[in-house]
Amino acid sequence: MNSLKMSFSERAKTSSHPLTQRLLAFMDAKQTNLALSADVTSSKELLRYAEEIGPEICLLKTHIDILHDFDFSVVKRLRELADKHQFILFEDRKFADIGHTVSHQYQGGVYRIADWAELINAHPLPGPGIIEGLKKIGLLKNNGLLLIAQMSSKGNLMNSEYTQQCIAMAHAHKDFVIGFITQEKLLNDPGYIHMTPGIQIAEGKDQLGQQYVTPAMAIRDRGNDVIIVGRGILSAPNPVEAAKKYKQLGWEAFQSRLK
Ligand code: 5BU
Repeated sequence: MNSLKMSFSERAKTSSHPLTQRLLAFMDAKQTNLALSADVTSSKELLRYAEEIGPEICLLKTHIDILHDFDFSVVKRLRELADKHQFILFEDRKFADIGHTVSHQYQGGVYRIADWAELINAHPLPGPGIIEGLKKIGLLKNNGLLLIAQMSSKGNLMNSEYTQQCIAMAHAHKDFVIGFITQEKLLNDPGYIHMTPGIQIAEGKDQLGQQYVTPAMAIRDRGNDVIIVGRGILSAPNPVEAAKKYKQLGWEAFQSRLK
């Protein structure tokens, strides 16, 4: 069956990964395929957005290392808000080193990412060892991994051969890799989730190479599942209203592809 035509709850049944099942269930129940990229530098702001925008999203993406006032109580509170509003926590750490190093970066240090972020991502560039290093820590906790198969930024080096190798690496670790960061749907397996950044209401770009497409282009035309939106929401005059708008546009685009 064409996975583009399946509801998220139908797709949940095709995966044995508890995180995939939980994410797809949230998406279906809350009728949202919106992820907030909460790229802010104060923990107060981060927690405020999680509380206020939490009801609109299926997933909250952090760059925890850009907080100027991080301490572990912030992620504890974030976890409570994720459970209260039913969204997944995704730390956009973009691991990119050998397995041994990433296992430490994931588990330890100041941020102890594995303890609170059920979802992380990694560049497949170093080879399968990076997945093995992360999986060693994450699998026991029922955490999951997204492989970065394509990027939104202009001039990035990920050609189609790279993307294909990334897919092959995902297949070899289906117990831990739950999907991809990508600009387009990569394969028809309904168990993989395709998440896409570089989204705004109108097509465009920023001053530093970011390139934007619209929610409809990302979800309806290119077959992605989740839109990841940062400044489109955070820089709007009213971020909560903007989040509601993106939620609506993302969901309409998803509905239109079911027809
Ligand atoms: P924006 O404000 O909507 O442009 O933020 C996009 C976010 O997604 C930001 O946190 C980036 O680090 C992240 N991102 C991206 O923009 N493009 C990519 O290809 C990947 C991540 Br991978």
